[in-house]
Amino acid sequence: MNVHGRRQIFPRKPRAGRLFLAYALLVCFAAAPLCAAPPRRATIIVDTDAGSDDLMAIAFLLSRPDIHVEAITIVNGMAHVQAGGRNVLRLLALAGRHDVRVYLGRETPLSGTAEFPTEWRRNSDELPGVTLPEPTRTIESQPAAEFLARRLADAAHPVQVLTLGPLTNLADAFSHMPRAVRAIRQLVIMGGAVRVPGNLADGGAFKTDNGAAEWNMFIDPVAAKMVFASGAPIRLVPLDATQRVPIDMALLEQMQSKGETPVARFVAQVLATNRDFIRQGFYFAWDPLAAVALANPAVATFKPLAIEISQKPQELGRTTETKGRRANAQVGVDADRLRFRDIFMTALGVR
Ligand code: AGV
Ligand code: CA
Repeated sequence: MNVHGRRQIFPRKPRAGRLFLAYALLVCFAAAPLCAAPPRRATIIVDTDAGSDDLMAIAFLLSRPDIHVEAITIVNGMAHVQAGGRNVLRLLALAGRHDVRVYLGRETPLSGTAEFPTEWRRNSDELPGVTLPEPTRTIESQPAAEFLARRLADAAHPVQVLTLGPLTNLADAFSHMPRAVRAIRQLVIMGGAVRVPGNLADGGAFKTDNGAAEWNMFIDPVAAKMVFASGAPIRLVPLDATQRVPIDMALLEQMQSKGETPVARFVAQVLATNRDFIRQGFYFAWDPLAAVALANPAVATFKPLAIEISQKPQELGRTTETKGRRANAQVGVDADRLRFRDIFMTALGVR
């Protein structure tokens, strides 16, 4: 009944409302880009030892519109932390990203005194053959482990973490604040060699009988053990996956001839400085594959496995697959070389 005491047989208002709704929907479909909510971006923190391929991985992530790099922490490894931090700031300046904070970690592993070969460290510090602008901001005064401990305990703001070097900073953070795993939606780690040999003897720069360990896990095995025992949801990108993705001369040449953005030109320069290794088939997409696996997990095949970090002297840092225990990581056992290339090149604007 309406106010006039008559039953309203043709309810005008509701129909007008429905018409309006239909009209609004029509407009919305026609102008979908305006009405649709902005695409959700994945927030990530990168922990890196600033080797040259680390910088390529970061260049890729900075080029992806669906990824928001919130902060970068520098771990002792390929570069020394001061020089590595400065190089990362220079890359951020090149990419026009003046908002990304950079934090430095400690200068030594939590355990032992292992180091990458001196020449690799010098090349990582000095980046010969690569031109980068001066930094546009300074390093944060807060230490990396302190930043990570506080940030990763903030469960209200989930984040994905990508580690590209030894696990010193993350373990340092966990040891001060065990609940610093709560905000970690996913922890992608480049490191380890599960069903394949290690890489300590690569290039002949380091003499060792340890044929099982991969460099990142070898530099700080105690830190690695802590991280694998932390309960964080780990996605591991070991040599099993990266050895499927060698970087070849064709990729270098394509990057050189078709790379147009400043960041793509930078990647071409980094690849050119590694030309000899690339030609000999010794240069793999280690850290770039881990970055691509974070953005597009389908680039690799993952299996849930229980991984332990060996502390035995003859195989120190080995990632051992333990049968009969609960899986603590999704482990990349294979990777798709062509898919990697497509995703990596597309992000850098090279087709
Ligand atoms: O073991 C892989 C790690 C990655 O994080 N690094 C390179 C990547 O930054 C060490 C490494 C192993 N073999 C190498 C390495 C080689 N032949 N040249 C330079 N670095
Ligand atoms: Ca690295």
